[in-house]
Amino acid sequence: MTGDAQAATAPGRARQRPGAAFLPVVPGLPAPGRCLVMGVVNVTPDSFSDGGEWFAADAAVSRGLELAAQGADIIDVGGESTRPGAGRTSAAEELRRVRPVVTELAAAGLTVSIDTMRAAVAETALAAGAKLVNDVSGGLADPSMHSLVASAGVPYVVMHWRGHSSTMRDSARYGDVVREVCGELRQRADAAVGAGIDPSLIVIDPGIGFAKLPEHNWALLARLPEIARLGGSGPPFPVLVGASRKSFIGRLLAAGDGTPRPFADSDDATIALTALTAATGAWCTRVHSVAGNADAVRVAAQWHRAQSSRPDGGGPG
Ligand code: PMM
Repeated sequence: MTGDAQAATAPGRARQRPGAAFLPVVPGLPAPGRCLVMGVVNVTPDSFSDGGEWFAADAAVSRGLELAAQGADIIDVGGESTRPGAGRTSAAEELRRVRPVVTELAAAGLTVSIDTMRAAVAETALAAGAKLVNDVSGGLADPSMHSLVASAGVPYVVMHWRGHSSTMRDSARYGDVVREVCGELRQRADAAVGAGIDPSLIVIDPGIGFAKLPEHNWALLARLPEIARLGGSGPPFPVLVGASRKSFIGRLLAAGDGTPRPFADSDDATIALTALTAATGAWCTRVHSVAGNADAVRVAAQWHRAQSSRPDGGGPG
């Protein structure tokens, strides 16, 4: 990698916890020595996989507490649906949805992430106790986002994104998807560092399902170590993977007549993906159903330790 992000971050991102040699540590967030589990609370009437279920604030708070009790390290609260084809939610409505939920979950001592593309929403959520900004647009949707995050000094998820949900299907065109996603993510990471965000606080995310066809998603999931280095040879960024209940899993598991598996029935496959991606270096998995994924990240960490202690240092064969 040649950009500012790589140059500026190498020492910070080289810091690792004993026993988790392949996992970067993000200041201010849990570091249990394994892949983290981020439980999703969508406070929306229309999200892709759980729309409407947790729309009322009290239901959303209960759900967040339940996911934490099941083993989520971080609770990701979002108030705007990003399902393919979705229109935008107004900032006022997004704020109305997320503010009470973030406030209550943070007051209960949970590590809360705010899933938003808007600086104003992020600012309010941080004031209400959120500790992480999860921006699926990587700063492209709101030009004020990077400066807000820089001044707040909090961790920031930069996801690969090619436009709002209403148009993203048209942008799912790639020659070499891994190379292009790495290049575009590098530009966003460089822009974030250029705006003053501490490089050690940047988490990258390949944006599974965002302007991606199933074959693009699978290629990205299979090459996480390359993505962590954004295609270069420098130290890895922490990588967040959000594959849970996305339609490419439903299509893989389609019935004989081609009917895709419903979202809620793809949780076992999500757990399998969590095990595989955690074993190959994912820093965090973002999931709707926590218990099985919390088991999977522990299995993956133990698997990795056993591989590392092999006399030949691990690897195939
Ligand atoms: N996916 C969704 C929403 N937020 N955030 C990150 N960092 N990565 C993702 O893949 C991601 C996200 C959409 O999924 P949902 O509506 O089913 O929660």
